[in-house]
Amino acid sequence: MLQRAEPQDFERVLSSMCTVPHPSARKAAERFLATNPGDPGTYETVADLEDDAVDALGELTGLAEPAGYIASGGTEANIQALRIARNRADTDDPNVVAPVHAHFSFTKAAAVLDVELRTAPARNHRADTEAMAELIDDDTVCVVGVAGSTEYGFVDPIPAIADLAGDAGALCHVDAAWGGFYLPFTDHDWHFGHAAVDTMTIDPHKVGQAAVPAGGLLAREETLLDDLAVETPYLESTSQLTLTGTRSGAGVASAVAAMEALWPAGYREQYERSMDNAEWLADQLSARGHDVVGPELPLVAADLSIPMTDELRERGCSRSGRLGDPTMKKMVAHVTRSMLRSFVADLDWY
Ligand code: 0PR
Repeated sequence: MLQRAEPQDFERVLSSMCTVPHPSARKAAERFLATNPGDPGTYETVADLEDDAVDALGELTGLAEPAGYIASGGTEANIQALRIARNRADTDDPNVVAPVHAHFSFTKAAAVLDVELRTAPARNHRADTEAMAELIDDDTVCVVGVAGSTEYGFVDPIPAIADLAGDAGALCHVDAAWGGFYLPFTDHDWHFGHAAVDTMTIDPHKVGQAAVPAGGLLAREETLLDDLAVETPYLESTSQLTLTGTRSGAGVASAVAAMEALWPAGYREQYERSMDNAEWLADQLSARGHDVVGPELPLVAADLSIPMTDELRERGCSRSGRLGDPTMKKMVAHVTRSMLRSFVADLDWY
């Protein structure tokens, strides 16, 4: 079976939030596959590479003295950010306030951490800070903003969200898991240099062209990470702050390789090409009478009002149904123009 199985990789999937790994990221992943950054005393090279990865992510996100690590993905990074906020707060009944479009990993985080997740309605698919303010109280430990939402690719007003967090004595966490590698080339205020952001998720394995698993957790100060540290009595290192123990060095090494190859010119080129494609697709769909949301970043959400078929699914179209509307599809425009052309041609055929 394995010999004959063809992997369905990201290349043909219009709605994937992950990109195809850069060739040098693929090579680096293979070289470091059998290393374990979870044991930095033994695997020193990959541990040093992890510092390089965090430095590079810091440069992308306006962080002068970056702290953080390469996580298994955005889910782990979001869980860990809320864990920092919960552990340092002085309350027995912690809650986190987020806009309704926050990724479902926050639901997992709240369950795992026994924290209440309060979600506020959005306005035009963007966080409504007035609605969020109403949910904040003395037990709020973290206020979350999303910089590139999963379903619409919209960017929340991060400076206003950071102000809400500051006023409440809570931490501000920004989820730029998907948007983080596009946003440096836009006018949005989203990163550590733009607002009092405390922690951030930014995933090299999504738009960063690293191999899975490579998520990123960043913190404004190293001391914030102290709240994650667990003693490791028998290892050469004394403590560990990741959620996973043993982890592959493939993600770490490929993140460094991708960022060395692409930051900034390659990522800028990717942003410009993808945005161009997204705008083209949005125009094509609007011209055919479909309701389109975006693109603010390279993601087009559209009500195609046609039944989902196996053929469409094979062509990479997926359901994305937060609105309770099974015909809402999302398309992430890291794909080529010719793929989009054939997708639009298929729609015309229907
Ligand atoms: N934060 C945001 C804004 C996300 O979009 C995602 C995942 C996460 C956090 C969680 O990241 P991990 O999945 O790395 O833990 N966004 C995509 C989604 O849920 C993930 C994805 C990627 C799904 C490729 C399907 C797929 O084919 O839609």
